[in-house]
Amino acid sequence: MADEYKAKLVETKQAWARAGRLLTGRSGEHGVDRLPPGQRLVQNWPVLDLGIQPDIPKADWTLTVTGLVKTELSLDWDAFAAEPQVEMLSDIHCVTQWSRYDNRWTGVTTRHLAGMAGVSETATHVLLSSYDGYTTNLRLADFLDEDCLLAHSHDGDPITREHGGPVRLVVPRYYFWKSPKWLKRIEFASADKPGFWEDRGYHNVGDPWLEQRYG
Ligand SMILES: Nc1nc2c(c(=O)[nH]1)N[C@H]1C(S)=C(S)[C@@H](COP(=O)(O)O)O[C@H]1N2
Ligand SMILES: [Mo]
Repeated sequence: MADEYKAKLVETKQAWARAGRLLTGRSGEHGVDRLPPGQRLVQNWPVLDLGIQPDIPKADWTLTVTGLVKTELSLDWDAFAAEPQVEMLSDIHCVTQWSRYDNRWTGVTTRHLAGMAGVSETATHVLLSSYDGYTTNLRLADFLDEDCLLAHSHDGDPITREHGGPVRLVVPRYYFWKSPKWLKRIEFASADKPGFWEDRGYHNVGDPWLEQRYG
């Protein structure tokens, strides 16, 4: 079991290294900075949310996977923790202009979860809802990028309540508002639907390399 787990971690690290090579193409190799335009690097980890930080003990947490799937899922903590776990290293870019490098996340990949549910070919978007009422939207392909995961740990420790524990989504290639904390529900849909910030003037896609902050 332990060997299997290790093999999976190694596989993921290799996958990340391949993806990282592409990303770091932006950092150094081609003389382009690792820091997206308009960002500044921080060493701390700021907390940003709507001001409600729901307290969801693992025993009360459930993740619903619904919409255009062959099998709807309702995963409690034990079911989630029993799925293959991976570790990924990625940078955070917040639209409020801070970036934080080398965050080590542990959890279940979005690809694995999508495979469990069997996403229909008609799905084009993913609508995400959280325990604080927050929502956000992603294009299906972006949600399925190989560096995306449903994370329960950061740098080896359980994600704290303020940072979205027990489980948050991590979508490293987009501004961090696309990474919902206290994740509750994932809906695969055939139409896009703007979420909380997208409804309030944030960009619908939110690519930091293109500085898609507002509008
Ligand atoms: N559920 C939920 N997720 C959320 C938010 C929120 O208010 N509620 N804020 C988003 C925004 S705007 C940012 S920048 C990041 C901040 O994550 P952090 O507090 O762990 O740094 O969470 C994102 N995910
Ligand atoms: Mo943000």
